Amino acid sequence: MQPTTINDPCLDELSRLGLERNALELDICGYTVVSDVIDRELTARGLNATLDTFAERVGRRPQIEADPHYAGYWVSRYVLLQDPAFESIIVADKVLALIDYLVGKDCILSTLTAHIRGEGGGKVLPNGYLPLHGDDTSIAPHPTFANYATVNICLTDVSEESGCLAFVPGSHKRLRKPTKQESVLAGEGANPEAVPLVAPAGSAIIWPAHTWHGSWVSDTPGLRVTLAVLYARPHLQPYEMYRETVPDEVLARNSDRFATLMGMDTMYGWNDNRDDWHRNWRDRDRSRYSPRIVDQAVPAREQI
Ligand SMILES: O=C(O)CCC(=O)C(=O)O
Repeated sequence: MQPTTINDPCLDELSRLGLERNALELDICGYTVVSDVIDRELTARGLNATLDTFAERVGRRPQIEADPHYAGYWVSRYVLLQDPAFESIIVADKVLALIDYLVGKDCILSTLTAHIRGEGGGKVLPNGYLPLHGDDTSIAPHPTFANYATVNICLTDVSEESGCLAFVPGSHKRLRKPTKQESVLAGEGANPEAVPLVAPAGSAIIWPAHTWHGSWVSDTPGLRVTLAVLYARPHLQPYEMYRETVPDEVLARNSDRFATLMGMDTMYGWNDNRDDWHRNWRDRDRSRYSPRIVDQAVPAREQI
């Protein structure tokens, strides 16, 4: 007699991609790392695009080999629409298989933020370590399931010397953020539970947002560059406004799943339109949702 075969699309995808062990690590340890989630070519494009973003916003292109201007910890938010390479990175199949496992296939993109860590020391940001924290913004106790999942895509090798991530294994099960004392990552009173995680360029470090993590300072002249991607269940408020701003052209050249990540299958966000409030954003004319100019009064007859 053969036992029943249990089928589940999420489980089948994890098996197809050989990610069962990673799913277990997420459950038991609260973090995992997967190599080669993006190939060399996409990694190089992602890195270039990230450096361009900093160049445009900061006024100086970071020099990967050594750049004292980028000492310490730098972030650049809302980068998705800066380059098509980012569009491919957020839908990398191994990443999405584990994201589906953590927060469901209908999740949305909350933020795509670029991080640079350059050489630097000291006790506080921007040059010091990033204290241990959790990425779940909900009040404690957090739910026993994940509402958010974070991914760091490594665009350069992330070694201990370059200021790698620190994790507290099993901390996702504590369902709360670390206290001030528990957040200390280096020096006197450093939390002894924190362990380093290193990963080569092209890999993804993934965790349910409950897991306590931070990063150590870098003592190498070269820059460590990563993309921090936060995926959220669809009822949660995203950090970045893709639903309202993603160009039609970007939606047209990407998959249905990409549109879901942009919030196109959500219904939140009404104005006084009377004929489309019941539709998901995918089926609305988004040009009718351009924001009103805030310092102009709404004429009385326009109010319902
Ligand atoms: O890049 C880092 O050093 C920290 C990343 C982080 O805390 C995050 O992505 O939530």
